[in-house]
Amino acid sequence: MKVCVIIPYVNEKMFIGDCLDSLEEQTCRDFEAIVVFDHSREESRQVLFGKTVSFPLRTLELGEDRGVAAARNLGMDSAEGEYILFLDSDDYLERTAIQDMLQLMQEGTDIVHAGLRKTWYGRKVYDDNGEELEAQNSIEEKKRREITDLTVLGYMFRRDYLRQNELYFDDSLCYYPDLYFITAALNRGARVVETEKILYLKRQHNDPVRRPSLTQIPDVKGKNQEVMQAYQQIKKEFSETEWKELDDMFIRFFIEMIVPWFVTAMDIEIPQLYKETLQCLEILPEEAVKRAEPRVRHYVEYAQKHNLYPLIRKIRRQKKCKTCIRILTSRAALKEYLYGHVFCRMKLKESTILFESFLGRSYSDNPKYIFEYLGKHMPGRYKCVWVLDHKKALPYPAKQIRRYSFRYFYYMARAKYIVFNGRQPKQFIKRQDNIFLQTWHGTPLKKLVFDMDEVTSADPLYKWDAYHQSLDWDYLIAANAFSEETFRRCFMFERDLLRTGYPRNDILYLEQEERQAVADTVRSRVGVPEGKKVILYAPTWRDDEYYGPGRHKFTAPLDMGILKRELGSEYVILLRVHYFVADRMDLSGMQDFVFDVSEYEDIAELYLASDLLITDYSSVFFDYANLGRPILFFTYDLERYRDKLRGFYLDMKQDMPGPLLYTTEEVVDAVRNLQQIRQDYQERYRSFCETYCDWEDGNASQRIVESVFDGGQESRK
Ligand code: C2G
Repeated sequence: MKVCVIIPYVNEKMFIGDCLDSLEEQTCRDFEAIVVFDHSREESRQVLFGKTVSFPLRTLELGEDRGVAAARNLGMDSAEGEYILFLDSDDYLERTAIQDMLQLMQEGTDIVHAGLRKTWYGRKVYDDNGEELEAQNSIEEKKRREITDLTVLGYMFRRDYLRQNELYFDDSLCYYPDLYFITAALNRGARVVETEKILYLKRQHNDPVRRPSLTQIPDVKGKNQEVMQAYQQIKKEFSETEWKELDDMFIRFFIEMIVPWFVTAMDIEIPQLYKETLQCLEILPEEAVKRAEPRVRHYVEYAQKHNLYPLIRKIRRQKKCKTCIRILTSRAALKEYLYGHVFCRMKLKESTILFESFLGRSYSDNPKYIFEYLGKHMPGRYKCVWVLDHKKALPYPAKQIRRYSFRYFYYMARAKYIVFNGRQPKQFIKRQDNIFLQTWHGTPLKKLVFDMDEVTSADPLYKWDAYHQSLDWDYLIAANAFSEETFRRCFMFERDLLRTGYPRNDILYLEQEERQAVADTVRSRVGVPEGKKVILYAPTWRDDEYYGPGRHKFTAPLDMGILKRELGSEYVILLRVHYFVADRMDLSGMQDFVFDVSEYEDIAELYLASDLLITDYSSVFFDYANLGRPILFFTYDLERYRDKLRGFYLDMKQDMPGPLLYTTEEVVDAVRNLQQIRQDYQERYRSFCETYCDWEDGNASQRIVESVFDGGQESRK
């Protein structure tokens, strides 16, 4: 075997599949892989052993938890090939990696260095459109290399060269054992060949809560210490070498990592790093300091000449000044400051409720129906405040405020009750006696938070934020047993889960005449011509098609021209895009057939006004099924959405209460044959409702009010 690939493995069972598959698909087969178990759990080993690979794969045992450095050393001791390549078990290689690197390993070459790219995605997403997604997410494509980027990953080493130079990883280090190793390897007279071709994919972990990578572990002090240790070791051992790039990197590290640590650290902790820092600054050459920009130079010189304490005091003072200036010059900063330092210190208003639905974009959904229940059954008991982008006529008294206004922060701090149907702003501070009722906004078909493998949307660290936001929720509502179980798991939610059904579906259980009255009002408001049947088309959004966070594109290839020609005599379409979608369809020539109801406040009223629903992967069908009316699924991008973007909890092909359709023509056919579809899907529709609509009876709002608000009992009277 020419090449030995050394893979340290702890418990990264989520990722090891991609890692081994990328080896399995190598164009060059002349390699073996050694997986070094570093205290791996039984189930993690099973994942590995469950894979069949056609290349030689050996496993070694580290015995106890000793870290990546020790694992690689053990791998090197047991390696037999001519060359060594280190591959982390959460990373993967391009298909031609080994072949390309071997080609560059000419006579006399000791090290080949290929391009490395950081990615948030596994192979499945990366191979198809990973690069495009990375660009949108603007993953840290830094122009400059940082000292912590110095790694052995992306290199192939001649094994003899490592042996002759007695190169091993320092196994006392946790985070950056590569730093010294690679610098030393490159500076012992190695003949190095480089290629810019990206051959190594380094996976960033999208779940720092449950699966943090080493770099995501928040031990800033420990990391700083290791970098300083390595820097001193290199400078001492290779004192003859000019370390221009390394010195510059160290200065940046000092300013960006060490100084901020000192500034926020507790005073008693400081001496521990203080000596080491001064030692590093002492060996920093004068020219390197001169090369730095003036502010940085000033900091370094100050620290070198005096000691660190005056510098820390000075920076703390500067920081305070900066905060003052920011508050005086930026309204956003002032709001946040007042929120944290003034409003949150005022008493809670015991009878105030703050309502927000779909980021303040509409008066709708669960919060609306809870509000109306309170208004009707306990008039005057609570002071209600609604977050709304535009002033609306509301049926009960409520103050209306805009999202992110001064008053928004004021009420977020002072309202005892908070009723939102989505995640709260990141600035939100949970106060001790606050009661946060998270209603959520749908039964999940698409995987959520911790159930998602890949995060392809605008915010790659969505799991981290969503988790911390969910810790503030006192209550979470589930519309059915499936949601209950799913929410518990996907949010890791441990507090009160209200098994009540959805308040937003109460309206669907009104008496027939009342429902008809709502439908008539909607039809006349929208302008639906007399005698026409109504198709409600309500698709969801695509995580990866966006202009920016919360501003997504609309790209569904449903040909409205064909629909008009084929169905226009009998039907009209109410087109309702998801609230994240910023695009509006060009409806010229369609005015009497397609009605854009995207701005209509409450989709539940649109359900009542419609005769059938067309959707895709939106949760709307779980609610619509309560009406027993036909549902069609226009799933033109099913495979992509399911396998690359999001993943589903249900098997769409087996479980949906209506047919999956892929073209406009199929949609036309289905609408013409609704009677047949009803018959064909009767049984599935019935069992679907049994599973997902079973808790709904029109009284969810009452059950919630009774469980969450004081005086809930009054509402029964
Ligand atoms: N919605 C709407 N119009 C659409 C799509 C959705 O008014 N065209 C509303 C519905 O009330 C729907 C809710 O927004 O139930 C959530 O929309 P989804 O399409 O399901 O997507 P998402 O916002 O990603 O929520 O657990 C539910 C999931 O979180 C999905």
